[in-house]
Amino acid sequence: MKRNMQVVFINICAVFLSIGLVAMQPANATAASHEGVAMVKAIDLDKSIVKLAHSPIATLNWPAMTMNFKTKERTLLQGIKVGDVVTFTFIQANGDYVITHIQSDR
Ligand SMILES: [Cu+2]
Repeated sequence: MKRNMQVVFINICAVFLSIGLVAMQPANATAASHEGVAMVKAIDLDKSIVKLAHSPIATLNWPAMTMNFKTKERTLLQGIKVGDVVTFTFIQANGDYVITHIQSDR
């Protein structure tokens, strides 16, 4: 009898653990977006990559730096030129920083 109670208790724990893991899913799946201002240093249209010298990004605790960003769609880079000052929005996805919106301030 005592053993049965133990099994029931363990099963209840397993159920709560499962609920907890499921409840955590949406928070992990929702990517926070960040905004920045930058100078365009290079554009690789074939790879949909843009190199930006960006100002500090407070939401990520990032200092100013020059780095590559992927773009969600190649068409986002249409009309963007090296030397442009841009305002951009990006998310973190699969270990990459992916621009979802970019606009030249010209
Ligand atoms: Cu950076």
